[in-house]
Amino acid sequence: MSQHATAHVSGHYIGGEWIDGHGSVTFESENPATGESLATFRRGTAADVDAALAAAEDAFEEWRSLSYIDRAEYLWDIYHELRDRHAELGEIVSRECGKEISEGKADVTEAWHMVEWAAGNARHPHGDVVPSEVAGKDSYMRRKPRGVVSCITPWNFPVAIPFWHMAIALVEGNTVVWKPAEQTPWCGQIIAEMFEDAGIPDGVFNMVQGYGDAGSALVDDSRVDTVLFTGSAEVGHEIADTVGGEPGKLAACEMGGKNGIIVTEDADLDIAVHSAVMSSFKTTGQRCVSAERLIVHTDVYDEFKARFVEIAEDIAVGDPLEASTFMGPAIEADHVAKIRSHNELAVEEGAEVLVDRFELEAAEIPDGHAEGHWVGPFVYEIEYDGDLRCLNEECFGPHVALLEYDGDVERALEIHNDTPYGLAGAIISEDYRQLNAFRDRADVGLAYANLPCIGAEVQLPFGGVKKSGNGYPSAREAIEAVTERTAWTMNNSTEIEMAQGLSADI
Ligand code: UN1
Repeated sequence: MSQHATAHVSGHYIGGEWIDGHGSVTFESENPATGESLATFRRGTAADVDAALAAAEDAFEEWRSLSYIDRAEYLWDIYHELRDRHAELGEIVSRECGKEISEGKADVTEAWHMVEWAAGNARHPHGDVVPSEVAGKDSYMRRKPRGVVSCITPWNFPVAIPFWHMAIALVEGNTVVWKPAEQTPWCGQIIAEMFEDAGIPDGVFNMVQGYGDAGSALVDDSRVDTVLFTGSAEVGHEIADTVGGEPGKLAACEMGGKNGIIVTEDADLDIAVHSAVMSSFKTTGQRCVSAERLIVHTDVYDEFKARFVEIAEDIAVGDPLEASTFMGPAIEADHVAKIRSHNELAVEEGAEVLVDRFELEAAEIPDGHAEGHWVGPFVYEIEYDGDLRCLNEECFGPHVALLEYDGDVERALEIHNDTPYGLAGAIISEDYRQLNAFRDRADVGLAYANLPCIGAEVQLPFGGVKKSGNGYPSAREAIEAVTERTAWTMNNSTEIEMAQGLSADI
């Protein structure tokens, strides 16, 4: 029977065993809505990562020699478990990372969607048949696994994002060492139990709990062939730099954003306000695709502002387990401090504050939740200036700027693209020319029209441009990061005939 997070101290899953590992330090999973401890975990060390990488390396040859379909069968077991335990796991996600309950459940749903995509892909044709100049010669593009894949995942999608990385890496024949986020070790533990219950061969999947030091060990080690990372820009850039200096190693990193929504002069304002509210405040602004810049045409600015502010003033912040809640808490006390400093920076830089619910009223805090990490919406308007730090630095919270523009879509795009990031963005417009201009020229990996800029589906590539990423650690593009391609050419005749008219005479 699997273990569940209880009063005891939970360890790491390495080589098919639950082990305490080399470190004596423990850490707590904390419910951000109440401040209570949910469970205690061992903090992994570089020696634990070393053991996990050794197990992954040992397991690789046997795992790669299974068929795609046999490998996918293990994932299908997990798919069923994710579905069967949807309500229970969704609640655990909400309790451990503070997302309101429909988001907790959507996180689990997104995980099984990715498992379905990756495992289903095992029965699809792979590779290409490529013609040759020479009759009797065939070429095929074949893929083979790269080897050991490190997966480092964030707390805000503690079930979905690990499966973005791991389902694909495993079905493609790699072995995996995964470090869950230190804020969501309980979700990490449950996922590891699922792999154990699915009977995946020892060492194919390994999980080490811990912090950045364990993460660094997972990046630096020469046995690692690919690093898949989703998380902050700061860490992602360090990983990309380290890995870039090691020939043969790859990193696909998806980082944050300073995402914007353009509302044009002819926009449907119901859609515009709805999209802006969803994008700015869902997940308490703690999605890497959350919007922090609303770029609104002067003709509709006042009406948009009035409607957006009215909702922001009123939106329900509270207990994530209550269905009526729209926003749960911030993830941790340090993050509340970070959001505060972004709000203060905006004021220092000249923001006109329109909504300041950063400090919630005592009456807004649910009973028994006084120790939660509460923050509410902070909305400001400011005259656009590309040098303002508040318009360029990601807050990762319910902190959003309204920017008024006058002119055509080119002007809106100029403002939209003027950040170091390029993850997600949206345009709200009824004019197909403006929509197409955004599609073609917005500097983003994920572009939306008449929709929020959150809520991507797993079958789309997920990643950004500029400071937001150097790869797509999800869906089809992740396959590129965890496989090598071989151009396989075979002669079916009894003669050797060369291409390009090259003489084969000897
Ligand atoms: C993230 O923002 O960290 O597109 C991931 C979305 C989700 C994934 C978000 N499917 O909003």
